[in-house]
Formats: sequence, structure tokens, C-alpha cells
Amino acid sequence: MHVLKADITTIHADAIVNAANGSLVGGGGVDGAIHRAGGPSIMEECRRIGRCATGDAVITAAGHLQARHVIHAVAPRYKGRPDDERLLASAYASSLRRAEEAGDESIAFPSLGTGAYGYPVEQAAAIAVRVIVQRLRQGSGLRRITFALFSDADLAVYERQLTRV
Ligand code: AR6
Repeated sequence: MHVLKADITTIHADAIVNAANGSLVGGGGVDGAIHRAGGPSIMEECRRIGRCATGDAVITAAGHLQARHVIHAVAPRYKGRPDDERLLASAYASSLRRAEEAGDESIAFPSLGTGAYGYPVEQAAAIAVRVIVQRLRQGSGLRRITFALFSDADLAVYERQLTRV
């Protein structure tokens, strides 16, 4: 598991994770960047799938991206409810499961939920790292997990979480 300051669309990994919304219709942030860089075939596949529940994830091919798959995960809109933590943890766990089911060995995550959806990044990073460590300890086909962070501040937060593992 490692962290990088990077645009997630430039990462070489079998799967990259999109911070999507439940309607899978695209949007700003990571979602906009992935659809712009990956081309229209990803959106066509999203339209065929239709929807994704909060806390769940769906998988598509990756169009023009370097990756084999894009995993579209839906984080909760942060409201400070007890359910938020469960749903964010579930979005990470579902993404890992989709990648494993597809036989992917490497996956790159953005900081799910902490942009437009407003999840406080310190809390979100702790949840992300906890879920991933748990999954790796249970025995996962995934060999390399990358966090692609967009800012120095986010990079520092995730680095700090990793030193606690
Ligand atoms: N690579 C890596 N990180 C990025 C990139 C990028 N290219 N672009 C932004 N970030 P967000 P959310 C960072 O808003 O909070 C969309 O409209 C960003 O700075 O992309 O889960 C969807 O359609 C932030 O730290 O995802 C949904 O409606 C983090 O990625 C909604 O936003 C996540 O920000 C999802 O909101």
C-alpha cells in the first residue's frame, strides 16, 4: 500500500476507482477526469448498468485509460450521521471485492467522498486504510494498492495513516 500525489487517470494499475454518484451519470472531480480521459465507452457501459447504491461499486472497462477496469464507487454525502462511516467503509470494501472478482492485482483509489461529498479527510483516510488492511490480512489477490491524492495536504494525511498500520 502506498501513496502518491497524482491525477488518478495517469496511474498504471489494473483497476482505478472512480468517485462516482448513484446515477452513474458523471460529474466533476475524479468522475469528470476519468470520463474525459477514458472516452465515451465508459459512460455507455455506465448507462447500461444504470445505478449504483451508496456504499456499493460497479465495474466497467477503462476505455482509453491505462487501466483494465474502472470501478465506480459511491461514497455517502457526508452529514455527520453514524451511517456515513459504514457507507464509506462499504464503498472501499465493495471496490476491493469488484477488483478481486475481476482478477485484478493492482488498484488505485482517490480519496473517496472527501471532495464534493464533504467527508472530513482525516476520518475518511482512517476508514480507507482500516478497510484495506483488514482485507489484505484476510488474504486478497490484490498485490499493490495505491492512493492517488490530489493535494499535498491530502497526501500528508494519508501518509500519516499509513505510518500507523
Ligand atoms: N485524481 C485524483 N484525485 C482527484 C482528481 C483526480 N483527477 N480530481 C479530484 N480529485 P470528488 P466525492 C480529488 O469530488 O467527494 C462528482 O461530481 C479531490 O480533490 O471527485 O466522492 C461525482 O459525480 C478530492 O480530494 O469525489 C459525485 O457526484 C477527492 O479526489 C461526487 O462528485 C474526491 O473528490 C462525488 O464526490
